[in-house]
Amino acid sequence: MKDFIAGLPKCELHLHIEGTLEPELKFELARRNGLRLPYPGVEQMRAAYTFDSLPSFLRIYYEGMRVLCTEPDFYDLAMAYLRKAAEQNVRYAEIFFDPQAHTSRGVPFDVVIRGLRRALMDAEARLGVRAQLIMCFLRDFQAEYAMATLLESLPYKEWIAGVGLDSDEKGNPPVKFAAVYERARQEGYLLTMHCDVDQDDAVEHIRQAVEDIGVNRIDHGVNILEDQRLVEVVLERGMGLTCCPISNGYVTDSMKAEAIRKLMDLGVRITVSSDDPAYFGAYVGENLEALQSVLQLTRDELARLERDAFEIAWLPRHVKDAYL
Ligand code: ES4
Ligand code: ZN
Repeated sequence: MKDFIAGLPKCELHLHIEGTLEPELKFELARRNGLRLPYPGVEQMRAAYTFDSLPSFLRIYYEGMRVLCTEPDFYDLAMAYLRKAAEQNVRYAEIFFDPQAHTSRGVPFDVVIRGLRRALMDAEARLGVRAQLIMCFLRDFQAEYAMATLLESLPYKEWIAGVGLDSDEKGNPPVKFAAVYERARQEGYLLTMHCDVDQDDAVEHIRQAVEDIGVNRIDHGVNILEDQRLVEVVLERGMGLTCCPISNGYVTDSMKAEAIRKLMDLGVRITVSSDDPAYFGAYVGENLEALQSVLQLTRDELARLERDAFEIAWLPRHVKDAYL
């Protein structure tokens, strides 16, 4: 089964590029930029990755990205992920980036996106991995800052497939960003957002995302099982959920494998991704292995997860068909 999973052509749709920053590269970038890290070495840094909730993870995640300063830093970050993706037979990836996590530290939007974009172009040419960018707004910042970021992105629209929403969900419901999402839609962006697992008001957040905002996809969203009507809406629209089992195990009490199984059985398009692999110690292959071993997924079911992923990918029909 391990070999089957390794050989499966994969599509990763839920991956934060800042969450791929491995300790080794963090130290290298810190050295390059003359910054000191609060750990003597890679081992001690990894040992400090002891989160058990979304806020406890986010603290370490944002602290870690302070070493990302220049265009080559963002290039190296994305290139390292894309090399790893190619090794795991990821053929196509949609990659989240958090511009406000950088502009709020004084790193220009232009520096961030140029570095990432250059890596995507090189990876396609050299590694045969195709990828697109999804710009995420930080939901624990004001909606006005998200709107300003949206406007700042417009000159780079051709480089961005769509928008997402991430960071701390508590007290930051989807409708806080209704105007931002409306404008993003008018600008031609596709829409997704995080509805993280077991958050306060999880079902109401999913309802707002689906009905008030009209997203094309949901990131996580497994609490939708608590509302049969919403499951039916998602089925009717052919919407997909991007699930991240090992991430779930860090920010809640479990991988939520049974919920994922149930959603698959109901016919919802479910995909498996890695979320923040450098922090959760698992890339997409390890996530598929973990889910397979708990649910005893068959080869056909594993193949279906990847087919569903390509099916809900933000690619033109003829490009998807070439992968399917
Ligand atoms: C995230 Cl697991 C998770 N949830 C919300 N926002 C995020 N950003 C990076 N990882
Ligand atoms: Zn995520």
